[in-house]
Amino acid sequence: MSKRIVFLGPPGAGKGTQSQRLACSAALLHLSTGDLLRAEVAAGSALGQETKAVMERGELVSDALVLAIVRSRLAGHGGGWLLDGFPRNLSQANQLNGLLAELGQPLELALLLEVPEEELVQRLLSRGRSDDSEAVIRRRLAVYSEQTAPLISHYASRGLLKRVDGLGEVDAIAERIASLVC
Ligand code: B4P
Repeated sequence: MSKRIVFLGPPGAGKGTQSQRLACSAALLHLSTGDLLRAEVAAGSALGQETKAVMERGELVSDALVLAIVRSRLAGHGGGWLLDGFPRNLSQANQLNGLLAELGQPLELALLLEVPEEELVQRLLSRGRSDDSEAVIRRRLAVYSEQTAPLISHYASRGLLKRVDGLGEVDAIAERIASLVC
């Protein structure tokens, strides 16, 4: 069974929803960079204020900040883990590779959740988070195509990529994922 996993997919594909299930059933550490950044914002720190403005525009937060968060959680963690929403661009992927080499914890699997764009927009509009207005959603989808989608060929060329159909009932998708991970 794969124990060191990256979850890839566009905003609203269900990375958070499916990561929580898999982390729980397989006893993996679930690290959502989106959740960790929202916690910074909620704490109201100077860093949180800066992060809030970036997230509300639908842009990506700085690589240095996100990497520092991931490093602090993975260093010293001996078991398996699941990264949800990280890496988001090639620079983050390269820095993650370096960090994992340093920690002696190589990545085993990159799971790509695939969902058509109009379904993504509908899901995010009904979720209704503060960064889920239609204009911001469209911006996040554009940022995904420009910056995150290149990770698909990056992980495919390393033989680590598996694709999952992200359309359908949450339980059915969880079963598809379980069959790929085990
Ligand atoms: P994230 O928190 O990662 O959120 P997301 O990509 O929008 O959503 P996700 O794919 O997890 O979908 P979810 O399960 O919630 O990022 C938010 C922001 O944080 C980014 O825009 C960026 O600014 C910043 N950020 C995060 N990581 C970063 C990084 N590494 N570098 C820089 N910046 C970073 O599902 C969406 C909705 O669909 C939910 O309402 C859910 O209930 C529903 N849903 C799920 N599965 C469904 C299904 N099968 N059918 C119908 N609905 C479903």
